[in-house]
Amino acid sequence: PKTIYLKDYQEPDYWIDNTELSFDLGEEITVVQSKLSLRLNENKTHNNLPPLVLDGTDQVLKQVLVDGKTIEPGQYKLTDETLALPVTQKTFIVEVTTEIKPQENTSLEGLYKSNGMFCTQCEAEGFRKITYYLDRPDVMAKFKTTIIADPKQYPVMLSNGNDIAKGEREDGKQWVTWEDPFKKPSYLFALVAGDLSNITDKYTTCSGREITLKIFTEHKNIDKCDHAMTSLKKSMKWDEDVYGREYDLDIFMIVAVDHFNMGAMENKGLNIFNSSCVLAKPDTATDNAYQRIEAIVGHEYFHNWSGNRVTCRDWFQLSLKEGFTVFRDAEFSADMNSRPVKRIEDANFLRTAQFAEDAGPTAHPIRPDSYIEISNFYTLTVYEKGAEVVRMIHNIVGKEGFRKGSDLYFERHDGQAVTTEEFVKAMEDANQVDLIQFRRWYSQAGTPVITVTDQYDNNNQQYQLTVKQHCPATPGQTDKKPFHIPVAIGLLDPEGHDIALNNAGDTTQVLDVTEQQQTFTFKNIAQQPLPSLLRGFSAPVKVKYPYSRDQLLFLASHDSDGFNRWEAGQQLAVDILEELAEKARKNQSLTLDDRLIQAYRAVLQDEQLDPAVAAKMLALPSEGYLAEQAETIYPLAIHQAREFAKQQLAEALSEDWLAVYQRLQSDKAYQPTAADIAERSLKNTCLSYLSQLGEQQLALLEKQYQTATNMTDKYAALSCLVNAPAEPAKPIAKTALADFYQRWQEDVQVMEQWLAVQANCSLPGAFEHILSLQEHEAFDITNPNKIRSLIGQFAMNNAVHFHQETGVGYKLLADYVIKLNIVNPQIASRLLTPLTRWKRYGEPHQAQMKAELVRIRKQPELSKDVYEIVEKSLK
Ligand code: HT7
Ligand code: ZN
Repeated sequence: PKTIYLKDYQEPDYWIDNTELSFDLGEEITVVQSKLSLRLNENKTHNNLPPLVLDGTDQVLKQVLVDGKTIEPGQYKLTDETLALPVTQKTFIVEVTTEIKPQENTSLEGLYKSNGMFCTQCEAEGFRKITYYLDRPDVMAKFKTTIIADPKQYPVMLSNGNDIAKGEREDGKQWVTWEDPFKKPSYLFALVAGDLSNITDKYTTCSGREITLKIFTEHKNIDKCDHAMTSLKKSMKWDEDVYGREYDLDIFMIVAVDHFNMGAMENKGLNIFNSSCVLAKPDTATDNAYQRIEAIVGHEYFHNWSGNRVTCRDWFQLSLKEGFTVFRDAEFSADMNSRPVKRIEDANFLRTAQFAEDAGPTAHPIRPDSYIEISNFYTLTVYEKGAEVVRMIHNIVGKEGFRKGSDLYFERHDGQAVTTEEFVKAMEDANQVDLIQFRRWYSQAGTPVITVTDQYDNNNQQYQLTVKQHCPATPGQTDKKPFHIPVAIGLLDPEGHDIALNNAGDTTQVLDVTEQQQTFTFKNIAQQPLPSLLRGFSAPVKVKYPYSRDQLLFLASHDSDGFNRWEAGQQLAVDILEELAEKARKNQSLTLDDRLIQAYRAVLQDEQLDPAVAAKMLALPSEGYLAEQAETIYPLAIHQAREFAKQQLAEALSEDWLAVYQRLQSDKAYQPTAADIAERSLKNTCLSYLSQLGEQQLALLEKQYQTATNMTDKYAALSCLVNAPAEPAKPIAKTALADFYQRWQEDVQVMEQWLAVQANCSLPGAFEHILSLQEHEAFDITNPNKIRSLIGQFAMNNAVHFHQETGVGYKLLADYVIKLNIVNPQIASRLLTPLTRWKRYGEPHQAQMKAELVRIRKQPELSKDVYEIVEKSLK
């Protein structure tokens, strides 16, 4: 397969101004007709008129006309991926007729069927599976789309923009025409046809325009759309208030589909969502699902400006729209819920999963230099690290400066396809700042490490912090130049109070770290302070400072920065768990450092603390995070250490867990408000520790399982039962799982949860049970959500079984990669991720993981998606 390079980017030879499409949807064959108005790109120098080379795959070409004249097969050149046509005029019309079979399309890219409904997914390069086209984001056209179908099966027929005409044909088929007045690239095209219900609402924009809002779903799910609608209206208002961005069409539609490769898609005016990211009601969806839906509805809506009105010039610029939009949705969620908790969750996720990507064989900058398959670059680096880079710009120019910069960016580039350079330039120009060195965040991969040392001079009352930065080598990048790293810090006096750092009394200061090594001096510091470093996780870096456990305990109870208080507790736990894991590996006896118990007790007994933050502070670092911290990963020792600590904390603080659990009992009707979510989260954290306490607390779990009136509490109890180590819990867990299945077997979203809770079970015997679930009717290899719930959860979150020493866990994953390589290459290549990290593991894991990668590489007909990841991993 061919590698595509950013340095080779060239504008297209032709532009498309207008695209007219017609789809005659059939059960066997779907006929697609396109009429494209083309124009020579005069920006480029041409000797003669170059041939028009359209992208296209997986379709049967039936007819080609240029300016109304048939082009015979001998006159065009057709390959598996392109159609090249001769050109004789600077402007001309091309009409192409093709046939496709959406019902056989299991890749879920292009036009496909989900539960009898036609739907599309065109980003990044799916449009070329629908018709021959210049399928690249810098070619922007106005689209007019006619859909023709049998009205009995497909009474609802949707596309982008506004519906402008409809009618019936003589053969009884119905047709509808949609027109989108905004120019757009092909990846934002969408079509949906099916027998769907909808809920409708209205939104009046800041300028007084009335927008119709509709959410479409299968009839049985119509009672699950209200939360998404509320989230949509909140998003529309937030984008007006915070960014001054108003919605532009008269209608905004969301459609829920069960078969979807990712979370959702921002097609212009017609967002298509994975059902699991839109459908919710209290008795079937957890708080997590409610919050995820709000965030994703926001994310896709915000793309209307950051992605659609201003789009990407090429796919190397993906972070232009994704990094910026993730930053926007994170701020939206922070404003709607708890800001500190959102920051903790995001930083925790980044440090667990993106840092691991940065340290692995597929590490790449947020603006990659090359790719084989662009679908492989919808990564945590492009999305989450990309958002952190935007956040750093926000912090450098300040809230108002950022708004000035984004206003300028949208004003300058509305209707254009641009690069990350234009984004940074707008921020610079609006604020008269210099982001020259900062741009390295776009081109250099890897996670920088800052090593901080300090010195206090009592005589001069001066305190110095010396910061060194280093970024480890990543594939293809051995020598990195220093980054511009904004490091927010505070200094605590011996009583735990913040020290004023300037005459204005500021207690947090941002150090602009720009060199390999730099020293910062603080004057008038009366006593040796303790530094609080990287407050609010001000940059996506690792920090090394030799804190003692006592200092961490001190910061965990005194730091005025909420993020760093949590972080100090985490670091304390990491330090203790690392020592325990080392001992576990050497089969030595384990004892838990009492300081961790003290830290937890202080949180449990602090009734003033926001329960949402308390729940986060009472969560031990995940096995994934501990693995990310380790030089060489021994997953079984990590698991053993963490289970031991959990057990000890449960026992040592049993009365506190119970007291808080009981204090938080409530019979309020379910509401997904931030306050209620926080209380449920703390209550269920307590329950999970209580579930470690042998037989004594089983009745509590069983009672919560049986009496819960919302899915959050029910699922928490189920999960605790399934993972409770006490022998008598086993039959109760089995009964609960059977009861849960009985009650919810018709509900797809709940069944995903049911599979996931079992896939995550780390108790002995769970692996055999997971294997048996592959045969269960609730599982379905053609549905990505089911794959993610069972196989993905198993490989990502169940280290003790995935990494079992016989290697059968790795084999199970590799078997799925091989099967899905044919069925759905995008899902196959994503599923591979855990195996790609093989070099970081100790033996026997390393050799076994590698052997499975080699087995995958030997398969005939590897998709580009899987090939690229396997090849890079084995280099
Ligand atoms: N922009 C969307 C990306 C997306 C996607 C990419 C590849 C394959 C399938 C896909 N579905 C959606 C989602 C987003 O970031 O908003
Ligand atoms: Zn996005």
